[in-house]
Amino acid sequence: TAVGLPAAHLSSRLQVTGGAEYTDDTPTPPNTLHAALVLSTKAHAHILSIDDSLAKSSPGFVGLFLSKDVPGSNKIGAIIHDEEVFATELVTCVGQVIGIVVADTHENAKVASKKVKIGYKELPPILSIKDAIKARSFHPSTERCLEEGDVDRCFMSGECDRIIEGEVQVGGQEHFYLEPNSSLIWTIDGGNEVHMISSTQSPQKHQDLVAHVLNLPMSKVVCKTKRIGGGFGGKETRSAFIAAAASVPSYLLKRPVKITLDRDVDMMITGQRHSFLGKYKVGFTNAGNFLALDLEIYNNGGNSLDLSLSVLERAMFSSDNVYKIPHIRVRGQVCYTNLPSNTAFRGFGGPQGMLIAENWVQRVAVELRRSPEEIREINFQHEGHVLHYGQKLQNCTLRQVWDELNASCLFAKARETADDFNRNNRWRKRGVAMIPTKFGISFTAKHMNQAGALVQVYIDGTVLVTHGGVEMGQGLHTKVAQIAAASFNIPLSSVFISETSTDKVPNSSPTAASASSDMYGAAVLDACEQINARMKTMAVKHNYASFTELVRACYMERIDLSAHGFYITPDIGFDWKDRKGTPFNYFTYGAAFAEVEIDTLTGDFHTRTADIVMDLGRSLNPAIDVGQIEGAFIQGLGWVALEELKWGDSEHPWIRPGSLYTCGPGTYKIPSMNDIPLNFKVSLLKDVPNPKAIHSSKAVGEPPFFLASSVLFAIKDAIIAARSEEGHDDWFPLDNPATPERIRMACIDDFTRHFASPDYQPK
Ligand code: MTE
Ligand code: LUZ
Ligand code: MOS
Repeated sequence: TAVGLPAAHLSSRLQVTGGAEYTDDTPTPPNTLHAALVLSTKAHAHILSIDDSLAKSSPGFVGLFLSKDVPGSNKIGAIIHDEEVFATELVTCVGQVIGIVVADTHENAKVASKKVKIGYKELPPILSIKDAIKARSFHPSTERCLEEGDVDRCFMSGECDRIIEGEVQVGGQEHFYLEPNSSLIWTIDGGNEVHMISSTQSPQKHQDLVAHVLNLPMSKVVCKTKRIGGGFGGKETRSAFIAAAASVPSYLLKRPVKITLDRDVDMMITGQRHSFLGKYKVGFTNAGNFLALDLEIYNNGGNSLDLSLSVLERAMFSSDNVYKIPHIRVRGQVCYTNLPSNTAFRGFGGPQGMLIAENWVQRVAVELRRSPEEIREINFQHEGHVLHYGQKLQNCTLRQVWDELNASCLFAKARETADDFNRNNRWRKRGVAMIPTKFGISFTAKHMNQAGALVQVYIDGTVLVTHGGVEMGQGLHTKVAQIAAASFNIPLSSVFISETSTDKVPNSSPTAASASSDMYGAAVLDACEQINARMKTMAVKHNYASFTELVRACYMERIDLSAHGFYITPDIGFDWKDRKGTPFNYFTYGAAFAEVEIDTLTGDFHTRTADIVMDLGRSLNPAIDVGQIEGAFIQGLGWVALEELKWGDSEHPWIRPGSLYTCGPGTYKIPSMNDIPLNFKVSLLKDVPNPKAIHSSKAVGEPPFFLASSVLFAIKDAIIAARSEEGHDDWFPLDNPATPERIRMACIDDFTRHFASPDYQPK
């Protein structure tokens, strides 16, 4: 059957030849207008005046639309409506939308939008987590706490041989999907209905917000998405406010409107991965066993709540990574700042929570003069372990993954080889590290764990599948088509998935949380099985030579060959009032080894080897899954070691406060060919069927992302070797991203003594 085969991504041929269509490639209807946003240039200010006189005479100008023009509600947001489509009186970040200009071309719209003059009265902005904490600037009702055991008693009892305290600053990350945000919106039937094509992970959110803003019933608004050129969480919610803004001129003028953001605008206004601040106090024994953790974490939410609370919650669930900590308390809160609202990004707070954990774990090892790998291993959680939020580990393959990695990377030998190299080289140093991970699969908001599908069998024996999930390059449609092909026992080429559309499958959750193949795969299978059951009445009567013949016979018998399928994830639920429950359906485990070499004089590094082992159950498609692991690892490598976001602030007054300086690839370094490890090995555990998901598979999209922290800790290991040449063997912090300047300055020597650390303070 098609399930389990390493089939090529169904649109790979089109994508590599440039034939694949994205939103901006859609041929525009005649009469189409192009839109550009009028954006705030201040981080925090009252709007005193809006002057459109210059814009009106700009070439090709057709109209400027502001909050007063919104036909329905101007209040929107992902979960709570704490945002405005167009700012009315106050702007709370640089890049906030104040209005939208439409013109005959994209260029003319941009030129005209820049001619709209806004008068401001500036207010002091809060930009960083630390400033937000100082000012007690938090999003309302976002205080959270998880607790197990008695942390305070343990610290007091004298059981801990040692207690350490410290801080970890975790940097953010730009999504840098190759396709920027884009929507094409038009009205039909005299302006009575609105249709759109959008680059989004959540067509349903676009439908919902456009209906809300235009005061239309959702039944008259349709959003379609064929594929998107990457989302990575960046289009889970933040695509929708752009479509909502563009729907206003389209509806009022009854003309098609297209909006495609330029890269710099997309980077400046649509938010990033949350930066985090972690403050830890850890108690442990001289033998290296963790006893108590008291942790406070904060994330930089930006100027609206969006998904920041869910991101914080997942970080809190992930704060143990894979370790037993008998007494643990994790408290968290979402900071309100005058930056564009931060949002979902692959891992959704999980990587940030786990990176904070691995930071103090590495420190415990340094304090005890033991290898971090050893400390990690002796504190592993096992089968049956009850996590700090009450969920019990079942089918835990952590140990298997770790042992297999150890055997594959020959860690002891790699350690020795690196030490040898370091003894013989003064200015180049090598480092190694092994990092484990577990990632909880399910949306932590229970109601989101539902999925619908529509399967239609045509009389030529071909099958059209539609489901609520969006294809963003992750291979979802390929996997789902494999499931349908296997169910009907027909070739993969007989199954087609054309697009995602709110009028075919309603009320879909965003395609996110890595669970889409689990959920839409199961929903599609449900529909296929309904049709199979109906066809069986014919199949038992006669032995048809082919699926097509059977289908024709069913059609002649007036048997319904279309079915709606549905799936809900069973047995999950977590309540923040009880603080205990089962938020996740299961966990995906993995571990990675990295070996790096740094140049201690320039701070440059490269990854010599990355070796990854993951448990993906019985993979639905190993070709796609290995690609997901490789992609996630390289994207994570960017986060831990290459990508640094910089905004203007009081110390950098030449950039406007709160304005993103790194808004393009010229100043923001994403991974490229040269950053791929020289040896890059990925393996999947064998014979580990997962009883919790479709065809015994496991979710893959986000779980490998955190494994790239092995590169960060290998860099740190190399820096340790450099510092020891100068007699420094104390613990030192190395926050992500480990940029060349940070690596260089951490390698203390005769030269660094002459310079102040050039550290840019993260936001
Ligand atoms: N892979 C590609 N090529 N492009 C993407 O945008 N997004 C990632 C991951 N892999 C992404 C990707 C994220 S953030 C998630 S949550 C999952 O894919 C979503 O898809 P899935 O649920 O089908 O795994
Ligand atoms: N989105 C969301 C997510 O809304 N809830 C989640 O739990 C989640 N997890 C991962 C990625 N996106
Ligand atoms: Mo992924 S962050 O769940 O879109």
